[in-house]
Amino acid sequence: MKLIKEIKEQKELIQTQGRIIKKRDLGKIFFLELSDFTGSIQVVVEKPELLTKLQDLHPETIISLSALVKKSPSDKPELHAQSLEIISAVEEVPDLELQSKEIKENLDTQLKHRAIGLRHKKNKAIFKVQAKILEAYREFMTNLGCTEIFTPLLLASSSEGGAEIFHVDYFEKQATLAQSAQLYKQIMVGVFDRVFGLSKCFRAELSNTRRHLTEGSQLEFEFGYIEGLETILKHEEAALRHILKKVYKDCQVEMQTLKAQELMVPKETFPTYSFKEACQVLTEKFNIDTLEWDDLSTEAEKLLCQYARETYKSDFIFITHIPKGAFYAFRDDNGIIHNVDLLCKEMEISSGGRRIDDYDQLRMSIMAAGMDPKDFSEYLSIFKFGMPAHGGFGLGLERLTMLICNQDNIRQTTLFPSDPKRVASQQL
Ligand code: AMO
Repeated sequence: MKLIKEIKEQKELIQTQGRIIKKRDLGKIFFLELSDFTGSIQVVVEKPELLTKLQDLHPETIISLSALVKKSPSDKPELHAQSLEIISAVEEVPDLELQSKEIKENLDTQLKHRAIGLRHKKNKAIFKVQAKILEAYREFMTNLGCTEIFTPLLLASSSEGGAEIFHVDYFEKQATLAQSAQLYKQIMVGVFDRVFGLSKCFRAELSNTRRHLTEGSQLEFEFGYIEGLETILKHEEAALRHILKKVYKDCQVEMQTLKAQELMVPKETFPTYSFKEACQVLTEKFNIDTLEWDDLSTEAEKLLCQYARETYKSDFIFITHIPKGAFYAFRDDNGIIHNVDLLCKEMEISSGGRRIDDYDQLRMSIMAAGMDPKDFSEYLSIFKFGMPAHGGFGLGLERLTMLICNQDNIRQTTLFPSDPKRVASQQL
């Protein structure tokens, strides 16, 4: 059996198999477009006994065939079927149009039929790019000496604090779904110094927006012996530059299919503004009163991205020292929090920062956040047994894919999205 990309002109019959993605019926002759994961090829079917077999079949049918290879009028190899076997017949029209250039159905309809809809060329392009992002991230982090880890998703209590927690029945007891890998990636810094991973995060947030999911994925990173926040910014920026370079080199066809322009990356380092400086920009340039703010609004994030584009020709901007910090965020003697958000194009795509590495401080911070240190005893214990200065970030995979692929809804860049109205793409 030959893969499609291996098919070249030759005298002998070849055997191949694949999926019919287009069928053109000209009466006494059929033209099929046959595809497998390596590409597609035109098949000419003329023999009457083979035409009968294909008569009532729809695209998506799986066939195997033996054929002669000839040159097509456009100078490409073309198959002339000699015998043909139907492996998996499709006898009805799917609920979504898979052959159209653009996806025609609205998002609700697309998600209703997600399993089939993912076969559309545009969707395939999105998830090819996503796979490339992961490949590049893994490559970058491995080269940095980080060890890849998988952290638990079933937890006894919270990992980020706050109320956005899913509780699950766990036999006679209650467990929660991880909001992030936060505590476990910190624990693993005590083991390997440098770690990274892809982790699921579950957020019980009633946010029906185009950038929120209830089940998301984060590119996680945690690094020991940091010199300060700068170390995190440096590695995050380098990781993103590596990802973009690889995607733009290896996914040119997909980027064209998606009509996605490259994100703007400045020659110099990404512009970096403290929260205070960012608020100044918002007030002076956009006339926004930020006096009572401890965090950026969605609109402010958008405006700062616009500012970065106009001022630095950059789709990326770091905002540091944001007053609203997680309970594990490091605070200096002046009470300034050493954290950072990365904004891209129009929204936050990652959060990170230096972490508290002192047992007593962390215990107090947990209590100040209204939580019980007993629920964090395993995590807290590492700070009694030697922990270096450390920090890291969590970068939303679906948001990054959305911005690279020029999609306007995060559900389009999630295979089976969950949100307040659906679970794994199925409406509740
Ligand atoms: P945070 O909660 O800001 O930080 O999440 C980090 C990044 O994950 C993505 N993200 C989401 N994407 C879609 N839907 C959601 N509901 C959602 N929530 C988060 C975003 C966001 O920027 N532990 C820290 C990270 C760290 O400090 O290392 C954390 O989880 O892109």
